[in-house]
Amino acid sequence: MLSAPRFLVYLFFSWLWLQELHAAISIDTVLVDHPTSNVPYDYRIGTYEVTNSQYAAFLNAVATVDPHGLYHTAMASPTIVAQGGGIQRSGSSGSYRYTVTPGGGNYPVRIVSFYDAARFCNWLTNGQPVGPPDLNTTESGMYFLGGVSQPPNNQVVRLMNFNSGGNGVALPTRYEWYKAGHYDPSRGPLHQDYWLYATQSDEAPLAIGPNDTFANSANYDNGVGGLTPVGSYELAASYFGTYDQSGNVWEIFESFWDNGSGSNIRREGGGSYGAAAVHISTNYASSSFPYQEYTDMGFRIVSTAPIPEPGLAGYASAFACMLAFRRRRRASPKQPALPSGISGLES
Ligand SMILES: [Ca+2]
Ligand SMILES: [Ca+2]
Repeated sequence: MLSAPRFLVYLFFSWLWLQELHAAISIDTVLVDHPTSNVPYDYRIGTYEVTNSQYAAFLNAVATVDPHGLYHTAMASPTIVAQGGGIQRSGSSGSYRYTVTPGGGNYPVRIVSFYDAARFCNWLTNGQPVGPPDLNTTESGMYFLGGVSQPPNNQVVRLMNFNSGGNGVALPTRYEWYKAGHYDPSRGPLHQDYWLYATQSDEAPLAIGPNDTFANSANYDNGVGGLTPVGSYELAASYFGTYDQSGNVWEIFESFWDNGSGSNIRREGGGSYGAAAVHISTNYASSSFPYQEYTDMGFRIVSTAPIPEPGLAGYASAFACMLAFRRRRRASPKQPALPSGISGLES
């Protein structure tokens, strides 16, 4: 039988352990270097669009209650499920749980707004914490939302500037996004170093399904008729190694569309599975209000550091804490447990 203090310490370690389990997502990123005038700093960007699996982990961590609508019931609509997969919610408010529908884990998440995506970035910036939406989880970090579901668009700006050493995870500016998908320093100034399409080509990609033959192919123009799992066009990477920046789902930018109406609109780029060639090229960016959600719009993230492997460091840390505690307990059963447990946390 554990004494009360030891029971509390065990509870704490159990909580820590659950934290790590909840925090178990990694997001592949690639380095985008070769500073340019528009993006004069190195950064990382998601190799792929954010997936249902990654977004479901986010929901399970922060949306047992969901006052800001991070989840949309249409994510589990028969149409969405039939087109590859979505996210199912079970339980009731206060104990919501989220699961990816069968086979849907690697499809890009969709039916998410700029506000949803910004909260996802905050959660990653804050280290994937578990808890209801508050300033430590979704409401601050990279963007200050402050518990308001839809704060004025022009007040939601990046809190940390990558160009002056700020760290964290954000939505890409349009310059960051286009550079990651279309820039190639080997092209030379004649072409301004940018490919028209994010498949390292100035010719429109073949609008066909995933294949291992044609590097210049993409999911657009209804060549498939729906989404494909991220990275399916495995030969069609950009110069920096990103996939699906041309096609699959439109991707939300951080950038405003300054159309003179008070910066109340955000932009998105890259087209989708149903978009025409011009829409997946550098010649086009779409726009929407920050609360709008579409079945063909998702996002990818940018960051200043790799997004951690699935909690391996965290697992090791939690294990170390538990082992340290157990060793101390065996060596000196009467030693006060709480101070040793606390010091163990710092290892
Ligand atoms: Ca939403
Ligand atoms: Ca895309």
